[in-house]
Amino acid sequence: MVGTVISKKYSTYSILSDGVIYNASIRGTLKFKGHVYVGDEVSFTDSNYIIESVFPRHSLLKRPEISNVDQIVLVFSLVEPDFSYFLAFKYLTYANYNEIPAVIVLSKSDKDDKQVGEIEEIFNKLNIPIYVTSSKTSEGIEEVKELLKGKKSVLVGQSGVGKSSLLNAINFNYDREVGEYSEALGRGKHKTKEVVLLPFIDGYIADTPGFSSLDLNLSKLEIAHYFPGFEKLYLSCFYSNCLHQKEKDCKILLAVKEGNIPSIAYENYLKLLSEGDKY
Ligand SMILES: Nc1nc2c(ncn2[C@@H]2O[C@H](COP(=O)(O)OP(=O)(O)O)[C@@H](O)[C@H]2O)c(=O)[nH]1
Ligand SMILES: [Mg+2]
Ligand SMILES: [Zn+2]
Repeated sequence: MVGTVISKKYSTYSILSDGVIYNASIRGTLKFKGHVYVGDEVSFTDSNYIIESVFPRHSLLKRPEISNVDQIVLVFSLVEPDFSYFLAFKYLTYANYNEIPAVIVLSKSDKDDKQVGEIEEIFNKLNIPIYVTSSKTSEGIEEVKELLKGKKSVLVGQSGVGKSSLLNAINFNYDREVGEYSEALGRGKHKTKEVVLLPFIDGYIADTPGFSSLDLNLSKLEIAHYFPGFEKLYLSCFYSNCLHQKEKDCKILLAVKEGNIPSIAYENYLKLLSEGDKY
């Protein structure tokens, strides 16, 4: 049989196949010894449900650990926790590096939407779509559903931003556990424990545990290539290893000067670059 791995607990893999969930393992006769990720398309035996092989993956993310994702939905709350340009640019760099398209969903618009205009202006310039939502008032939920149709998407964001609430607003049958935002921790109390794929109109949406920090583990040069808005432009820089700081004939610096790359993006680039591994 063939199906999609929708979750994994210890060495048990839940596989959705033709509308039925099977609990499979890779133990037993061990025909197959490779790693199996949530998101994988697998074939498994129909007698005792043993995974025999994994179909080729078209993408593989390490954090959160999930395969075959078509798009990354970066969820940021406008407040609690506050929107962070730095984190947004960091996650977008991560998505670019993995060659997976990304969009930004702003949540909790019912609480505070003062910043929305500015955020939209900055990311529209970089061709990153922005969705403004509230799980309380349902603002933007229909648009997000349209975005998710027919694709395998993963929700990524700090804990407490409202990923699980967003899923419940999309379909209350998902019944995702919602964590409280903790003033003291400055984030949600971790509730979602593992990556889970939820079937959605001709596709899947993955809920993931929130993480408070993400180490990119990219070199400075990789950051210089994959930072949002830099992807094609850096190829025209005079030096092929240009880090877009003070180098001669740098097309990124020129774009910043001409206003085609927002200065806040560039400021965050320099900050991210200072965190980059040496190459
Ligand atoms: N006012 C408001 N609160 C929200 C919204 N979305 C989530 N929350 C609250 O934010 C906290 C964290 O939500 P949760 O969905 O567990 O976040 P997750 O950790 O990203 O899955 C909970 O207290 C939610 O009730 C929203 O759109 N508006
Ligand atoms: Mg959650
Ligand atoms: Zn440059």
